Amino acid sequence: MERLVNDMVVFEKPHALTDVPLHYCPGCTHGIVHRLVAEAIDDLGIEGKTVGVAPVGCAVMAYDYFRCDMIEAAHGRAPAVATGVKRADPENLIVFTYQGDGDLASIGTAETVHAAARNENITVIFINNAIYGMTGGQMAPTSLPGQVTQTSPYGRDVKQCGYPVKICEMLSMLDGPEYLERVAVNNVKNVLKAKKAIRKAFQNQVDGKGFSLIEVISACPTNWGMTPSQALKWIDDNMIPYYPLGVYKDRSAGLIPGAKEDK
Ligand SMILES: Cc1ncc(C[n+]2csc(CCOP(=O)(O)OP(=O)(O)O)c2C)c(N)n1
Repeated sequence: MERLVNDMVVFEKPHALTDVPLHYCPGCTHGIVHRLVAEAIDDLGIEGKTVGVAPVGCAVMAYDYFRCDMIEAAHGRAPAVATGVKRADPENLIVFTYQGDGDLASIGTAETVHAAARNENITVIFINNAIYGMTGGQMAPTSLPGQVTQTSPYGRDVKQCGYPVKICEMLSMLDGPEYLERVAVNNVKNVLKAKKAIRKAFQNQVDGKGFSLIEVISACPTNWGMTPSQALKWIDDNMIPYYPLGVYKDRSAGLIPGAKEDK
């Protein structure tokens, strides 16, 4: 077949992603976030020194997708594993975790809080899709009040199940962490902001600044019982109002929330 003379590449796959096809459901946003992480690794030229830690959850097979060393952690334990790896060779390794909300904000809450409080020099990518995805859509600590899930068929009842855990707000009250930002990947503008935040979270680690966590508001159309486009709209209409996007802490930029002394 004749090739066009002016053919040019306008969109390349990041080098830090392998050619293994992703297993994710149609409309799942894990793939977008994988790409953003890989772009950050490429941009910073850290592929050969990066180690990822992925626990169980839909991203359990991330070791096939990233072209860097990967370790699989037990459910919720990624920050502890990442701490060990980073402390073994702090000058040379760049270590990130990639965790779901069931993982990071439920079984792994203590790991998350204490890694942040210790200001471990690691990068945490936190996928908040308001549900336990891999196991079939059960209610997660992040499921919205009234949200219908497999285990809350009449909607999450806060009287019985309590309120969702807001990780960025909660961690921002700790002295430890360097950088906390909540982003979303439901439209182009938000994806570009997410890309910038994820890159910064890796840059902070390269610069030795400490614990950076990016919470990514993500879609799970399969378990939400929606089409991919309905799921992206549901994020705008329901998730972002409950989980406002933005920077919750940036110590180096002087953004440190918390109670101020009365003058
Ligand atoms: C100790 C332990 N408890 C429970 C499970 C079962 N389990 C596997 S994945 C998962 C939920 C994952 O949900 P989430 O972390 O939100 O990630 P997602 O699949 O939505 O991306 C659970 C409960 C397990 N594998 N190990």
